[in-house]
Amino acid sequence: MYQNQASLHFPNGFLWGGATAANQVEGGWDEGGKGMTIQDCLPYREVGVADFTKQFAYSSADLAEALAAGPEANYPKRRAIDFYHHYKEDIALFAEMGFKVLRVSICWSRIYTDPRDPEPNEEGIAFYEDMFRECRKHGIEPLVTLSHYDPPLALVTDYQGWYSREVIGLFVKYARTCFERFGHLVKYWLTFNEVDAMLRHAVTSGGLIEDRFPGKNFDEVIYQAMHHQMVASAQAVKLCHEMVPGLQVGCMMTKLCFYPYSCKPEDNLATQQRMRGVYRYVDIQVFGEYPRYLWKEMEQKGVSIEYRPEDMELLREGTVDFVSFSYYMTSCMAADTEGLDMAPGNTVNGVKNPYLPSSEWGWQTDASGLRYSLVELYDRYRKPLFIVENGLGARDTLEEDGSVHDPYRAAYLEEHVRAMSDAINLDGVDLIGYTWWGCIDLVSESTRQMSKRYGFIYVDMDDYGNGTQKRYKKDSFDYYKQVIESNGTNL
Ligand code: BGP
Repeated sequence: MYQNQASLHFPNGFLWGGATAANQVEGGWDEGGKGMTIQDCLPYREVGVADFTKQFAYSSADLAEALAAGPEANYPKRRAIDFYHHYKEDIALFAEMGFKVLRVSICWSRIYTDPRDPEPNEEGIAFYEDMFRECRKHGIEPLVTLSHYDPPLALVTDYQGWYSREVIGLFVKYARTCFERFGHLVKYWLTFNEVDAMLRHAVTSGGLIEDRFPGKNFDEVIYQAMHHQMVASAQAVKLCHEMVPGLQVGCMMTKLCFYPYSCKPEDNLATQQRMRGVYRYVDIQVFGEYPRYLWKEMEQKGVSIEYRPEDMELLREGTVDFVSFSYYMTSCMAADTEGLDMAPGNTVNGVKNPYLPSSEWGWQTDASGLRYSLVELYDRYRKPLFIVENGLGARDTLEEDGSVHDPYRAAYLEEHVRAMSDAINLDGVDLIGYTWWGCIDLVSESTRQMSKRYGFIYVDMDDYGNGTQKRYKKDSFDYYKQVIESNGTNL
């Protein structure tokens, strides 16, 4: 358990809250004029802890099979926890915990049924407008991600995902509509969730299916698609600033953190190299240009990307206002991993750290690593930081009396809050907020299961679509309430 070294203290107005994403909570996959997204077509697979990457191995045949299957075939994402119909009840529960901020994502396919449509879908707009108003009614500031792992299906079937340059224009049109219609209700925006993720799961981040690029180097496809996302993101940031001065747009990265496995110089060098891989695209979004090491990386892989001179101008003009990130765990790097135990952690493997406890899914809990990461990020970027994902996935038991005892979740929260406080008070980090991932149980991204639960609120749904969808407060609900009420000082 991390013990804070300075007294606990958080700035006034610190944004405490929770985070979700449309594809993991909404359901209502064919309601309200919504078009299909790739998430509506991902099959549920039972895979072992060490095999999560298999979830993301996705072929055209898988897609065809998913499209041919009946509407309930892809239960987890298509129905999720039905936030689409329960949002008022859920937001009231978040308000009861004292949330100052709620991170949600907008599903592009609700705003444009088909991304090529000239006009937006008013029913989709009305849904989000009402949800944001509901947040505001309770004094909750919405924090909105424009794209969280759910590219519209048409981008995959009728384009080549983000590899197609035309997608930039489609995304910017969508972003413009969001700023225009929600700019008065939403102050904080994020462009792409975990912007570095396309290199790990190309289909959900980039709409890229490898077999649709016969004869092409798939690495090159990914770097090209990343370039298009960078340009689209910069254009959206610039547009937002022009359209509604005062709004804040951030980038969002997976804050992976690797320690050298030993003090061997080779392990240190390997760690440094690995960490550059974590920062490469955020460097563009913050500094407005490709870092030299990214050009070198592409050169070494024998790939080259196409770009226009005006792209580079846009990257300079569309830099972000703050840096947000997800943080769950740390692991180690070694130059030679032979004979070492590995930690599967999400879709990113690392060498197991013998000093850290692991969750059932191999994620190694490390609150010190959060403080370490905050310092690293602040020293590198000198921008306000926002933790927009942090949390513990665990199996919970719903007792007969409707209670859920989850001391492990409160303990995880407690030590991460202690570490954040030290980063602010001792290390001088400018941290503006914290949103706990999956503040209400939702469908897990890597397992596509309900049974890996993050919430302070339990939702009665299982991995196969059975359950009442009833919401229950877990013990951690009251704990988080107490944390927020005391502005992080009563832990
Ligand atoms: C992040 C994603 C989220 C979320 C979280 C937890 O990478 O941005 O969408 O799912 O990880 O991961 P999981 O659901 O796999 O436990």
